Amino acid sequence: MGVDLGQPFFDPELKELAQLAASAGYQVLDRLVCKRRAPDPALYIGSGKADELKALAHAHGAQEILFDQSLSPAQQRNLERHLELAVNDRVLLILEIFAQRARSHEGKLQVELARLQYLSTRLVRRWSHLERQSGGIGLRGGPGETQIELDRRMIGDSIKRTRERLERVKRQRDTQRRQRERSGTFKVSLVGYTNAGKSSLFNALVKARAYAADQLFATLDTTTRQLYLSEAGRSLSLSDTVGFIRDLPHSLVDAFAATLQEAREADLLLHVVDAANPEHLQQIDNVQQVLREIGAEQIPQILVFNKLDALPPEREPLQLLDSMELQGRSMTRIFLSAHSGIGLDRLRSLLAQRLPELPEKSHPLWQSTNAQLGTIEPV
Ligand SMILES: Nc1nc2c(ncn2[C@@H]2O[C@H](COP(=O)(O)OP(=O)(O)OP(=O)(O)O)[C@@H](O)[C@H]2O)c(=O)[nH]1
Ligand SMILES: [Mg+2]
Repeated sequence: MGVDLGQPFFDPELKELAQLAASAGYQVLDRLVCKRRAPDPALYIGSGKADELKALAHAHGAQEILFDQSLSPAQQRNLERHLELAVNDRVLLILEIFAQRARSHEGKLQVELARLQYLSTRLVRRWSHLERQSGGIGLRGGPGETQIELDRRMIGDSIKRTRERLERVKRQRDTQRRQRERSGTFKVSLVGYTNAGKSSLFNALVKARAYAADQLFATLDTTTRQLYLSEAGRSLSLSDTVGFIRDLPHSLVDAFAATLQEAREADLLLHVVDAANPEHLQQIDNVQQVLREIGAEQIPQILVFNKLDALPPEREPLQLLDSMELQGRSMTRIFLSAHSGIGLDRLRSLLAQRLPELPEKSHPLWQSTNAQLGTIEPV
C-alpha cells in the first residue's frame, strides 16, 4: 500500500517496497496506491480506502499489508483492527531484512538494538513471541491473543545491556582500526544505495568473494581487503559496507553507527550508483543525506556510475570520465561495469592518482627531509 502525499520520492509502482518485501521473504500479491493531502490521523488512508484495501486483501487471501510510508504505532494498531490483518511498514521490513542477514556478532547486536528501540514504541504484545524464536522480527501469522505483554522496563533494560555489549565490540573495533591507521594505509570505502553494486565492484577489484545478490541489503557487515595498485606500486585498503536506503530508520542509523563509522573514517569514498536505475538521481541524494547524518559529507568522493552494460543505448554517456555537480561540489564521475569489467582499469588509475603524494615512512625522500630537519633543529 502506498500513499501519495505529494512528496517528491513517491513511488507509484511501489517497486522498492516490492523489492524490500521480496528480500524479506514475502510474496507480493497486489499493490494499491492512493492520493491524500495528509495522512488520516487514525487510519492513515481513511476508512473508505481502508475498506477497499480490506476487500482487495480478502480477494487475494493476503496475510499481511505492507505500507510504503511509516505508520505511527496508533495508526498501525487501528489499521490492524479495521483490516483484521497484520499491518507493517517499510521500517519494519528493513529491520526484518537486517535481522535475517546479520552474521557477525556486532551486526546481530546492532540489529537487536534497533529492534528493541522500534519495539519500545510499539504495542509490546506484537513482539513477545519472537523472544523465543530467532531470525525474523516481523509478524508472520500474527501473535496469539493470549501472549503476555513484555514489561516496558524490561525492554529498557535490554536496550541498556545491548548498548553495553555493543560498546565493548566497538572498543575492539577501534583498536583494530588504530592498528590499521598506524600502518599508514590509505582507506577507501565503497558506499551507495542498496543494490547499486558495491559488493560486485569490491569483488571485481580485489578478486574477493563478498556476497553480491539482487536483494536489498545483501551486505550488512563491513569487509576490508588490501587492493594493490601496480601504477602506484602500493596498496590501499578497500572496504565494502552496508547499503543505504531512503528513510533509513533512525534507530538503524543509530545502531549501525559503528559499522557506518568505517565510512566516516575513510580517506576517500567511492560512491557507487546504479546508473541503470531510473531513480538513480534520487538515490544519490538519499546517500548524500545519510553521509551528512553520519558526518561523512566532507570526505572526498568519486562517483562510480556502475552497470554501464545495462544502460539503454539512448542513455549511454558520451564520456566515461567526467565530473558532476552535486550540491555545489564538483565530483569526478566514472562510468563502469563491475560485471563486464569496462572501466575498472581507469578506476584503478584514478585511485592511484588519489594516493597521497607523501610516501610512506620507509621512503628515502621522507627520511632525507627528516634528516635535514634533524640537522637544523639544534641550531
Ligand atoms: N548489469 C549489471 N548488474 C550488476 C553490475 N554490478 C552489480 N550488478 C547486479 O546488481 C545487483 C546488486 O549487486 P551487489 O553487488 O550485491 O550490490 P550492493 O550495492 O553490494 O548491494 P547491498 O549489499 O544489498 O547494499 C546484483 O544482482 C548484481 O549482479 C553491473 O555492472 N552490471
Ligand atoms: Mg553488498
